[in-house]
Amino acid sequence: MSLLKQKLAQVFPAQKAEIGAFVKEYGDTQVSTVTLKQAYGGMRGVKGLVCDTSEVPPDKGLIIRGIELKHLTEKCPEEILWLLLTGELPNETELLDLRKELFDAREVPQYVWDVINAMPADSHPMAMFNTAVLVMQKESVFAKKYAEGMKKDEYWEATYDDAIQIIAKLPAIGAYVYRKRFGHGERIIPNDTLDWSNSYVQMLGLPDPNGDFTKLMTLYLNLHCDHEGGNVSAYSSATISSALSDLYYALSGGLNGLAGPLHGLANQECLGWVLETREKFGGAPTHEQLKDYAWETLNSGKVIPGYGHAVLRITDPRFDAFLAFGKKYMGDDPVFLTVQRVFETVPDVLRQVQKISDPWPNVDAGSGALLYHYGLTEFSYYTVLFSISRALGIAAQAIVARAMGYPITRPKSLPTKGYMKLVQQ
Ligand code: HAX
Repeated sequence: MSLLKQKLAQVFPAQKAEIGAFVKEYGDTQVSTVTLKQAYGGMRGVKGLVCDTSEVPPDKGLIIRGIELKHLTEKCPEEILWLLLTGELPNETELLDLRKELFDAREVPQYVWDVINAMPADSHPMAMFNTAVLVMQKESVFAKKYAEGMKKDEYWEATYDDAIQIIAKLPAIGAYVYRKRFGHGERIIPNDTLDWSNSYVQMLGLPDPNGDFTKLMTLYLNLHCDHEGGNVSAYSSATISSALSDLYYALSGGLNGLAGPLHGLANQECLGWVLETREKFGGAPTHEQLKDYAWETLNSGKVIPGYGHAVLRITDPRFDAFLAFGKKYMGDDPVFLTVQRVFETVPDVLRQVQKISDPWPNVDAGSGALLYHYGLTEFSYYTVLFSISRALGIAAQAIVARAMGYPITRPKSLPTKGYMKLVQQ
């Protein structure tokens, strides 16, 4: 048994007992109220979900198991996965063991390549990627063991097995989607590196003479890993998972949500917006020109991608981390300079629109320019990168939920007439 699985077998029973005792004692305590506006407004701010892997206070941004993101930017994604699951960072032996476990599970079945190859050449990269995840469902250990009558307290282990199998294969699948979809040639066979993000970069096949692109990708895969439980991808995936659908179903379902322009697709939209400004103004736009273009976007009824958030009320610390990387490695890159200039301009514009709750940049506002700098210019691919990282959080949340024995999700809906009656009462 891998060291991570052993560790989880130790920590989960105590956590489950703690939650059981907590709910037994305080189960009837009210933790939230819901107004009619919230019911019709995407349930913003309603507390009614549990997520122990991470939290997002509006004034701080992502905190993973009690550690603020700014203290985690130097870590690699495998360390983050360990942290998400156990609440601790791994030591060197544990990290190596997890890397080895992923390395051993990385072989992708041939039928996955066949399915990707059979898809229309102009399919969206996210459709290709999510289809590849879903088509592997027949490999699910959870589904097989469930059909054989697995006991409830073994659910998390089978979900863990599925998670490792899936996470291990995502870099190769993501890299192949990139190469196939954008005509970059044959699939690249991975070398022997045990490092999950290094292996991904190698299979993408983009030049990286001094290793800076690999540094960016490690940071990228780290920063996007999780964002508590209420965002569209995490929540939809958790809902699917709560029906005891296996992780192949649950993850691909969640990632379909990530493919929406108000969620993960905002990173492709955002770089598109930045490049549009450059095209429109024939080079790097001035602050004044950006301000005008921001108003033009708003007045045409569109959103400014990469800005605003349902929860955050500050500049997203993930954006800060990307900005710091850009300043260090590409301070004079014209696209990056435009992103910086957008950051200096757009919040002031959005602050003037009363209905907008958060005028600050989110994670998607800056990442595209950095990828673009290293030659990853096909921005419809960017949400695949996001997905590979977010799979860590979605998988961790699914494993924890199974270990804690959470029930099927089933909030109550009412028709409008039902709410009208309720309000009159
Ligand atoms: N540009 C224009 N209008 C915006 C806006 C923006 N950047 N941000 C919010 N608004 C508008 C909303 O569309 C909404 O308008 P309507 O009432 O007419 O529908 C109004 O302001 C109130 O919205 P809000 O309360 O401030 O924000 P929400 O919680 O409803 O929505 C969103 C949060 C992230 C969806 C929103 O800010 C947005 O659409 N931003 C641009 C898209 C984006 O960057 N998405 C990525 C978010 C991070 C993420 O999930 N990454 O994966």
